[in-house]
Amino acid sequence: TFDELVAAYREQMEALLEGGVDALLIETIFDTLNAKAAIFAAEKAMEAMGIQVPVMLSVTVSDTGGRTLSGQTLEAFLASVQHANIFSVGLNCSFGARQLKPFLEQLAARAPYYISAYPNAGLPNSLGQYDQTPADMAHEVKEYIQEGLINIIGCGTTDAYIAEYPALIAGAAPHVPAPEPESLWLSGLELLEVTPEKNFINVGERCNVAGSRKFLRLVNEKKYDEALSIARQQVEDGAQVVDVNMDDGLLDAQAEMTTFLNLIASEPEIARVPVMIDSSKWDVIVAGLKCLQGKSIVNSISLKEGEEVFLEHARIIKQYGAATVVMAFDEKGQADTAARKIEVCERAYRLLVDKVGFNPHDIIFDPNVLAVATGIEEHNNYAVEATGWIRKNLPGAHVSGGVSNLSFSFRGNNYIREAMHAVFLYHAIQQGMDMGIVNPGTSVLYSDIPADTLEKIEDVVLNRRPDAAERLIELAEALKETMGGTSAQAAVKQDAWREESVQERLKYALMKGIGDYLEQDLAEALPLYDKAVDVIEGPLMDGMNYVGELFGAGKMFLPQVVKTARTMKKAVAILQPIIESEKVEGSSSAGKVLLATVKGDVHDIGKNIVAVVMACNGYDIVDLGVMVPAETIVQRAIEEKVDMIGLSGLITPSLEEMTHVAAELEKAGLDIPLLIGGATTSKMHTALKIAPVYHAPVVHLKDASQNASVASRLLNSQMKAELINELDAE
Ligand code: THG
Repeated sequence: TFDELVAAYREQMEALLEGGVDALLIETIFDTLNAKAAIFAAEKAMEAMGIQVPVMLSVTVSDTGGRTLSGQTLEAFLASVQHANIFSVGLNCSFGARQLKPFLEQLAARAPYYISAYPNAGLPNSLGQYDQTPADMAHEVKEYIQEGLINIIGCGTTDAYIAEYPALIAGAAPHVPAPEPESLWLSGLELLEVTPEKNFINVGERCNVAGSRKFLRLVNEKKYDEALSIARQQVEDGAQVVDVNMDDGLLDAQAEMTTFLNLIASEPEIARVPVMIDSSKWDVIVAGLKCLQGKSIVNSISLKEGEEVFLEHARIIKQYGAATVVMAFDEKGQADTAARKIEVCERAYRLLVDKVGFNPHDIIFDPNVLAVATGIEEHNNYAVEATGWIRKNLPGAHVSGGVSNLSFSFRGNNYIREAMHAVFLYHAIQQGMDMGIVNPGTSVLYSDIPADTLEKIEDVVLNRRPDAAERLIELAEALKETMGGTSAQAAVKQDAWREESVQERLKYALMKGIGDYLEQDLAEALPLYDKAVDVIEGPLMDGMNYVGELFGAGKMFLPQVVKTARTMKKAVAILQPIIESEKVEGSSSAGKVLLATVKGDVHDIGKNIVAVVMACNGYDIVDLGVMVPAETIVQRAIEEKVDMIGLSGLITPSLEEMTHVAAELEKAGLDIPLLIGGATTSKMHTALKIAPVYHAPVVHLKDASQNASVASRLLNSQMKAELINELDAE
């Protein structure tokens, strides 16, 4: 958890500061929430020790699309850490100098800090060694220096490479950091930059237990999958930020906020956009801030409990690196007239900017959009008036509001409601409102509203005549009779991909990680195949392979692949009972397979897929999980009497660990075939390093699709002998 990470980092950082370090370098950043915890800890540690040192950040990109392991783009990352007092930002590890260059350029173009880099000497070869010579690498690094991309340079390989650099640096001009941004930066997995030119930011309102009966029911029933679909729909409908509100008397809002935001984090289609944490409870807001790697928005704080609490909350929000909505409330209550709204917002602005040092671009005023045509005069449209003033007089600050509040008194008549929202936004945006909490699914456009209806709505929204409310109510009644009170967009739109063949649909569902239609699509696919397991090996594996291709080509990033793997798992779970029932009576297991990700490595997506595929082929799987020491593998292999062992690993050091495991198997006198797989593994390494230390067959597998056939050959004595001959010859 965020708090555990902060505590662990802080302890280490205090020790480092006590030891006299000159800077703190948070490096190999692969997840920004983790990095934010480190930054948070650095601030606490420096404060506690009374020592200030520069904080340096270094990111590692893990795919050719230039994202972090948890899926953020570098631009989005910069938004996430914008709050911190940073000396330099850069890249390390990942690829070699040449492949890093485009990503370094991205950072250098936007980051208002010094730029650092310490690449590797290219990617390690199949034996885990570096082919690039110091001179080759210096040639590539020279470009960084000549093009003024960097201020700080190193190498992640050995000192022989660094020895080349002094000659390159002599007389070269350093990088000039980018200017401080003049706009609001928000982020999810991607950056959302709110500039005056970008006319209006839609915040989706429906993940709100108080604003959607459906969402409340789903959360109550813990149907999180469906609750997530609401968020996904909001984003599909054009929400650029998702508002999340769990404030309900009967819910544990803090726990629900944490659960839901953690679930969103593994839904790339949703996590793409920033989150607005909507709660009137401070603890819920803080719980939300601890879950989000992006730069989010707190909704909201206000002066209603006085300056002291306001300032304290603002400081904490700044420490967590979020923007904030400030409601036009003060000790006297809700600001209703235009003059009061202006008074409260101006006071809050001065406190935030002058006392807290809040970035003015991170302040979003909500001048209270109230329900109109209620008969309460103060609720008339003073928010629009205040908006114009705020935008002119409080530089940098933004204006937002809950738009659907406006039309509460026309509940039951969605057409009138949506038309009122369109009219309100048309005028408020002209005044400078640049953000709004809305239902992005709305389909009524200002320009489509018939003239007579428009006139009546504008009379209400712009407060143009005393009988405006009555006239609109009359019209609403009349419309209700003709339209039956339905929304303009009555028909639920059917996605185009649902029209495709069942194979294509399954492939699409895997690619996008959509589990919603699996039951029906699998039911439709089953009669087309001999056996249920053929559905897995046919369309589902096709889908997985396609995902693999896209990932390899940098067209998908890891969280999307994880989601795909989960969807595969769900599909397999649906098919499992059918596969069981199709097993020939009395037939025993095809064999028993032990799987483990080796010690020092935590990667297991590939291993899990192998487990699923092999289980579907009738093998019993003993999955020891990740970080498994050699002794455990040997011991469990003996205890479980397994027929073969599969070792998995993604990082380079795992290659050596696999050799170690093989040697231990040999020492234990075992004769169990060994399967090797994972990103850095190769035929070459397996043949040259692992196979020689173990007399039993050692087979390298390129991907999960090969496992079942290799396994069946290993279990048949004649075919096994053939396989061994093939491998030896090769
Ligand atoms: N300012 C700020 N935050 C806010 C608000 C605001 N957050 C909450 C709210 N106001 C904005 N969100 C909504 C969400 C839904 C509706 C209105 C405002 C809404 N819902 C339908 C209704 O109540 O009729 C729900 C119908 C259904 O259950 O399907 O209108 O002002 N900072």
